[in-house]
Amino acid sequence: MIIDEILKLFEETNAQQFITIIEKAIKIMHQERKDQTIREFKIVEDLIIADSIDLNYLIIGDIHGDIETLVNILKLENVEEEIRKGHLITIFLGDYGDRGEHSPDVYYLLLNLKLEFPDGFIMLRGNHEGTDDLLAYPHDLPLFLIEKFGQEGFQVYKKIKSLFDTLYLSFVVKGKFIALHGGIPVEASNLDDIAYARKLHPKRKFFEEILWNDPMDENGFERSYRGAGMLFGPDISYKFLHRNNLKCLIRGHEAVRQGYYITHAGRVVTIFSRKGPPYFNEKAAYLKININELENLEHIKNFIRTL
Ligand SMILES: [Mn+2]
Repeated sequence: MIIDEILKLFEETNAQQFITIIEKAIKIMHQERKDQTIREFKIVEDLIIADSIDLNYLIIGDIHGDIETLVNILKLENVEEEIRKGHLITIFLGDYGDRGEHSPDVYYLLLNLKLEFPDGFIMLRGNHEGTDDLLAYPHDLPLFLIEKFGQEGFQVYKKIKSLFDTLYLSFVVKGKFIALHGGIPVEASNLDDIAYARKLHPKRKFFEEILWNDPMDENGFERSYRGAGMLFGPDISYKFLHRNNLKCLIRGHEAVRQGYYITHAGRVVTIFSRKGPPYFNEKAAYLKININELENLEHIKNFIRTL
């Protein structure tokens, strides 16, 4: 199994070999952006748009260095074989590193998988992959890299940072769902506001809000307790989803106790896919969606899996 091979290689890898892997992954994503396609999906700047065709989506939320849970999910879902058959796409919602000592392992595994199956893995950007003016703390990824590689770890870190800008912001399946890390920007009205958010940063707040926002129960919006982003109410979710003919938002970002949390009358699904300290969630959750079976909001519950 390729996952085990990659993990074994990681034990022996040196900084320069790691940097080469990152460079190759960046090159693949640059090419995708140049071609404006990945598989049969269309790429518009930082947004990937898929038609609603018969496909399975494995959607994984925040990992934060928890390599064990990540590997468990990938093996449980037989990802390697399913991707080889062309029936499965795996989408990550961001927050790969920080707060877990195996953050370097997570990057090494995911980037190698991207090299092996370029069409099978899509990495979105989380607030822990932010720009210099919007970095989340604690940002201990560089420390874990230095621990493994010594001072050369800093070169690896610099290369990983250059990868952040090639990560996509969002994935949409027409008529079905939008996936992104944090939330819907309170002033966003159409998908172009998502696609071009990075380009408009910092003039507009869309980029910050996609990465940092959280849902709240009351209508309207307010400044987030996190120090960046906003809290957005059910009226904002409804308006954006309705206007763009989407059923629901799938996002990560919050360490919810059961690993998942559904709010805004079923329209917002939070998944958190890691376990263990420093978080207190009892379970990790992820989604395995068969797109043909997602016809109404009620169905989304059927696709949640926990471990
Ligand atoms: Mn986050």
